[in-house]
Amino acid sequence: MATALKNLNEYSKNSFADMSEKRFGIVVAEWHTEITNALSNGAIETLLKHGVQRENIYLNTVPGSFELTLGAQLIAQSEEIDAVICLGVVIKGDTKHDDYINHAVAQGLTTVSLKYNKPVSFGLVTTNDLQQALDRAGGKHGNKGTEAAAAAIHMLSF
Ligand code: DLZ
Repeated sequence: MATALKNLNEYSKNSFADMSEKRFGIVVAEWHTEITNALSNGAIETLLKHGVQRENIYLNTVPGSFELTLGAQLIAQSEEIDAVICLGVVIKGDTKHDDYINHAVAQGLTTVSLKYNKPVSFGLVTTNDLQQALDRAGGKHGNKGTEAAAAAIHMLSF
């Protein structure tokens, strides 16, 4: 599971289908915006690199990562949207709050994906501290927004 073992930032662009007519919803949580903005930029850059048209990328924000599930569902239910990319950062605190959020989001996004039969990417960065999050938002461990977008593109090519 470790980032060092599998880094989707290094995927091969040519192995995916044509994305020029696909529509993507991106849902971004507003906690830790310095990090979620970097994730969002990574996701958008990746979609554009794969030929997605800028006007076919719909960016939406939710208050915190816990709300990613409902945000994803509200977008996924639209027949015009082909895939949803969810981005957030949950940093461990003194309590188990992070555990509850992370599990709820993982479960919730899986449910939405299966309910609507659409890729719903889990771009939730879950870390012990801020530095680990920065490392995964354009730092030494790549950009998890890029990976989440690549995963959505990959699944649309399935
Ligand atoms: C409450 C909370 C806490 C403690 N930590 C985070 C976090 O690290 N990252 C994040 O995206 N959201 C956090 N939240 C907010 C919750 O996700 C949610 O928005 C609130 O509990 C309201 O439902």
